[in-house]
Amino acid sequence: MLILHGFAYSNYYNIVKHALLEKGVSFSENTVYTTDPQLRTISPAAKVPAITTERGEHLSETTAILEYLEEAYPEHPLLPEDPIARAKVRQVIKVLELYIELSTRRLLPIALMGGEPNVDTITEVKAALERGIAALNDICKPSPYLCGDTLTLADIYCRYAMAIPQLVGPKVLGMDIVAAVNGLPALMAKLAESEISQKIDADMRANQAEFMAKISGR
Ligand SMILES: N[C@@H](CCC(=O)N[C@@H](CS)C(=O)NCC(=O)O)C(=O)O
Repeated sequence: MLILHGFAYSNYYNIVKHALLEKGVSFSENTVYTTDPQLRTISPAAKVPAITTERGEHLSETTAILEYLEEAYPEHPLLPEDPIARAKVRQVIKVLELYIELSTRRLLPIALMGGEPNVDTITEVKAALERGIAALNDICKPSPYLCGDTLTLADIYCRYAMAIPQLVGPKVLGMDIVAAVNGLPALMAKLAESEISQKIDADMRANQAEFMAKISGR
């Protein structure tokens, strides 16, 4: 059986977990934190998540894992059939990753543990966000999903990529980043209703205390 390595408080872990549940792929979970030396043997950059495939190969990097799952388990596709429609889903994911998630992640330590943010960092993060929000508003017209009437990897990626802006935005930047993207508040509310989202959110809450203890070295 496929193994998903990581921890339930990780937004990237939850992207892969949501895709696995949506696709109906059987998997088990191996809780491992980024401080655990074991992780390096499964995930070369020591990042969460990673998977071990049914054939025993290890794979990390969320988008690489998602692509693998689409190819290895085609039964319940989360990418459209049409090549340009598939590319648009990937384009949305890339925008979310580069300009929204990774930029706000720079301020995550401040949002979680407090302290004064560096002014230059704030300026850079805001510039990246402006770019990402403008791009999403150009590419996506949620109806109701980001790329049309069917749930795709873009929606799953978005739900969890937005976890960091939702934390950092109000606490550090005084911004509601979700509200800045047309139609996104309604889509986020719709996505939150699914049984899969609710299971993932419950598992995430249950992992919060252990995760906080790990990052504060307790
Ligand atoms: N590029 C990676 C990023 C994953 C990532 O940053 N995961 C976090 C947990 S949410 C992590 O492993 N952080 C540990 C670190 O940066 O050292 C991916 O797409 O999977």
